[in-house]
Amino acid sequence: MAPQEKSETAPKSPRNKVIITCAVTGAIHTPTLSPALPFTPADIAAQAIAAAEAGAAILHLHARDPRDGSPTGDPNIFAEFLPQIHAATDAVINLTTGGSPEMTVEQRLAASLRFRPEMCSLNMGSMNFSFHLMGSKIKEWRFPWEKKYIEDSASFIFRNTFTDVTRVYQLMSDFGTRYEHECYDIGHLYNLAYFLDRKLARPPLFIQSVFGILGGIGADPDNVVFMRRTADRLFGEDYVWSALAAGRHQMPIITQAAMLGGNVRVGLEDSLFIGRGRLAASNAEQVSKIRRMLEELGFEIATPAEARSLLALKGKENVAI
Ligand code: KMH
Ligand code: ZN
Repeated sequence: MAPQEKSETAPKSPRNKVIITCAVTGAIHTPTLSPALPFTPADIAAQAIAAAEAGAAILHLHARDPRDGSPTGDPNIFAEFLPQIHAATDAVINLTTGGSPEMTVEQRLAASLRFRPEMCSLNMGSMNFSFHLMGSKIKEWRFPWEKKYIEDSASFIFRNTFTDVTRVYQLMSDFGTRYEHECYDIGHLYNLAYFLDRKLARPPLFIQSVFGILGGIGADPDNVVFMRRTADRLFGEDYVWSALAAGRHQMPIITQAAMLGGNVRVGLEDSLFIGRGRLAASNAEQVSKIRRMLEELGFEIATPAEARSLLALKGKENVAI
């Protein structure tokens, strides 16, 4: 073999292991939009465990009211599914602090303060965050709250001021919790750089770039490259990158991110679909799909232990679940 013909066939990447995060239910979609969207504690636990078995190293979790699927920040509801997930899998438990449009910042933080997870989400700026077009084809709603909730998102401001974000760092860092820094636009990377300068954020930063939310950066391949390059310039070796994209953009955009050396997030929080016009049957189905695609491309999937090491997490035994 000539020296220039190296036997390496895998795509070029800073490291060849990809962390799959699965965001199991979120607070955007509503039960009428998909029968697969989990909302009872039993279903959230079962789908989260199946997603971990399929290859998700990190589980991003929200809670919902078991009676009607409406989002809730109530730690007592989280307590109905977190212990099962914690006992059944090694996956990293990552709790939302984004909550839902109807929650105060305090309500959004309550579960993380109680359970002291290895990770929690941290949204890096205030923004419009709208999904008001989502229910336009629905004629009959399963629960009365859903239609208004979706329509009202047109006037929702997702609040994450510098004061709010500082507070999350101050409270959660005491517990050794680290962050999924959700960046919905290029400016959010600069906000994160501000927190890094002030030593509130500490490397290795986990940056979750979010594409395709109405109010944030669009799900265009140019933007994925722009986000990656900007993060490289601001953070150099100090960050681990991941991407998610909303709805039909999910699989193509995260595959592009993996090709650029990133990690990926799937799950019914971000998209209800598995293919064009086809609803996913479960979170695990999306995990299996991206896993299959990545493995075909020559990547390996990171185990929870590898994710913990890459992200410098405190370990499963150090949470209060
Ligand atoms: N639904 C995602 C686009 C959070 O939980 O902190 C945003 C999210 C927010 O995951
Ligand atoms: Zn979330």
